[in-house]
Amino acid sequence: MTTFKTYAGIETEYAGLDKSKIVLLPVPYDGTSTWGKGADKGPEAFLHASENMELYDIETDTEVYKQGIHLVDAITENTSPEAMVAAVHDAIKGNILRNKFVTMIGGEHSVSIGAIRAFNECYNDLTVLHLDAHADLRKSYEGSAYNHACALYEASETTNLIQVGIRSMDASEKTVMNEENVFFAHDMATDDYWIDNAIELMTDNVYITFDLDALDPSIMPSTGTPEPGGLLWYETLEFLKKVFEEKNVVGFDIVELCPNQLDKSSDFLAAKLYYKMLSYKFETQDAAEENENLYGNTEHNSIPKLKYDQDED
Ligand SMILES: [Mn+2]
Repeated sequence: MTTFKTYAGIETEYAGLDKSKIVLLPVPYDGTSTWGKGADKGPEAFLHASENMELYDIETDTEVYKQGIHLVDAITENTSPEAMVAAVHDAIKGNILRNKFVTMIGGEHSVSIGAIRAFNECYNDLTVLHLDAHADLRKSYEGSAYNHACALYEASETTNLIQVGIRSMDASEKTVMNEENVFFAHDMATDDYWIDNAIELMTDNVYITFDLDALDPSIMPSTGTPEPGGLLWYETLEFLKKVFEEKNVVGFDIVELCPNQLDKSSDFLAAKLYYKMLSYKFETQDAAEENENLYGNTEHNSIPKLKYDQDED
């Protein structure tokens, strides 16, 4: 992977670890995907597109990069799926404990296993909001529990898992799936209330794992296993904005970007989606005030929710 000096080419004063509120972890891993190999190229394409994106967000009237976004060295561990999951877990957990808002760009969906495990260890009553065309609930697949088809199995056992946009699964996954927490794409198409109904099922602490194939292939063709009938841009943003407004989103990942020479728009969509999510997260926080906090007060809106702090309260 090409080395990028900073995220989106932002000035180094906004990119250092100490002063950044946000950390971005690239995981260019594609060890187990069954079709459309190329998610290992996702982070690089995402970072290239981010450099060509304008950093003022019209909708929120903010420049969220001024909160500080630190680009961590990519995790390149790929000796085994287990080793990759452990490396992601350690990197994510270390940055949560540094009181950073931790984000990740994949890579195939198995990169989320270690991230979700780390967030679940650090936050009480975690909801995992899973946007995807696929259920990803297999206990193991092709001999591994760390296959991308198993990405959410552990979360289904250990967290409040809410699945949105699902339109492809194996019959065997029905035994694991909690259908009351699943928003199938064919139902969402005719349900005006799915956004509110999904938010109602969430606990306060929410981790978002966003498989780009949740989106319709007409706007997101560069993914390994496209499925018709996905989410469109503005309904996705409406949903995410509401989640960020009403819940304590503790971190998120975006996975399964499989760049394609003929389609640059998907790379730009992923870049914009990431930046939109950050803009929603920090929309209400005044940049100047927050900069003061960066130097003196280390208060961060996610700290009081950390399990480790509760005994001291
Ligand atoms: Mn998927």
